[in-house]
Amino acid sequence: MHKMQSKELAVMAKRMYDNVPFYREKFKEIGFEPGDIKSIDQLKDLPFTTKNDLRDNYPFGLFTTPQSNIARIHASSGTTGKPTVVGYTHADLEIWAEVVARSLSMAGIHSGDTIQIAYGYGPFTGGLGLHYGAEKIGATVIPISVGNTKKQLQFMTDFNATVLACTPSYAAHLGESIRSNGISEKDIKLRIGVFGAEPWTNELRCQIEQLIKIKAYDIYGLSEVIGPGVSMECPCHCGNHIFEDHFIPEIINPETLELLPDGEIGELVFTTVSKVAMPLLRYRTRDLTRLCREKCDCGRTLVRMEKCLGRSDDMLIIRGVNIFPSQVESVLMEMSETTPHYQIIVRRENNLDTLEILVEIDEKSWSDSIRELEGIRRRIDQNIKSMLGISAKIRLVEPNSIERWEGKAKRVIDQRK
Ligand code: DLL
Repeated sequence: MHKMQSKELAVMAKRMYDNVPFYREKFKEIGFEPGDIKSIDQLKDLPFTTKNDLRDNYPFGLFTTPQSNIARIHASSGTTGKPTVVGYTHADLEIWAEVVARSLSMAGIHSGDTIQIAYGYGPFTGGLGLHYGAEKIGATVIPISVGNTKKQLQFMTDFNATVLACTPSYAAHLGESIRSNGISEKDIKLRIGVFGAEPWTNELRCQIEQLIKIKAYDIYGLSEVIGPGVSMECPCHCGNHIFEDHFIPEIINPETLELLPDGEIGELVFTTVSKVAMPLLRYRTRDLTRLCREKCDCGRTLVRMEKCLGRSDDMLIIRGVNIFPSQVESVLMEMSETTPHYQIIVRRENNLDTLEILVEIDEKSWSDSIRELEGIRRRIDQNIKSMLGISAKIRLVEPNSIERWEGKAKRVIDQRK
């Protein structure tokens, strides 16, 4: 692996130097000629690429090849400013289909399965990314895209879907809708879920697995690197295996940019060594996780990344304490009275940050008795305080009152901004 990565890195660096002025400048700044790169061990001395660099070179400034060689363009719509554009040659699309095919196989999905793809089709990489990987393993594909929950349920039952691919928050919503529409368990043939595109906790996994009676697997990826299929969970559920023959991971301290040793939490950085149209050198993902290189019980030796804690941009600093929405989720999803839907609201009142958490209570625990509800609220209050180290205002809300999301959920409202 080391030998192969080193060889590919050298080829990739030369390609960047010869074709992309942005990278040529960066190499020159540190006095590197592409011929100097002989080993992957030199990666740590090379410059980073950030999302802003992609925006500054909008739309095609980081492409190493003319538009006539580009087979497809995807883009992610940032909340502000220009979208982030990514391009693929035919060879890149082949790599993408290959890593998604590997991902699906890793979860035990095979040619006999019928995969309902409820990720969005379009510039977002979820739909088409899963699509070509699913076709590659010979499965039957239902390209339903996101939304229209009634139709999702109809297709799922009538077409005997055995695999559901969507965001975990939408999976939770579909699971509830199966129940609320009175669909009988015997009409649902689902056995596996392929969920990703947003952070989710193991506690939410348990809730979804109970709701839909499936095994849920985590798929990770980002459009800049390729899309879904950068890493995938195996049946051991102890981190996602990264397809490091294509995507080389590093973990850095996001403040000092120093490389961190395996096992330490920091920002995940990827270098793509095989992609042609838009290779990336040390791309800062902003995702926080850690790496483990020990051989997995499944037998794979591919390096693993722990479930993402969240994005450094999602971290909330409340009265000086760092908080990730995933910490709140893990407390709430451990409780039997809650649904998988919640909302975090941050405000500044009299110069003090306040945290309010809206917790949706499920049908069976929703009660007219103030004593019962207050008991639940108090328990959540204590658990949140011991997890976060600060107190939050806990507001219980009735079943089905929190907005459902079809794509990536927006669970935090920060009114300080
Ligand atoms: O979300 C690609 C994707 C589609 C992955 C379908 C998995 C399934 P972007 O829209 O560019 O691409 O967003 C990438 O989403 O940097 C993470 O912050 C987050 N993300 C993606 N997968 C996971 C995951 C797609 N499994 C950004 N767990 C990434 C946690 C995830 N966060």
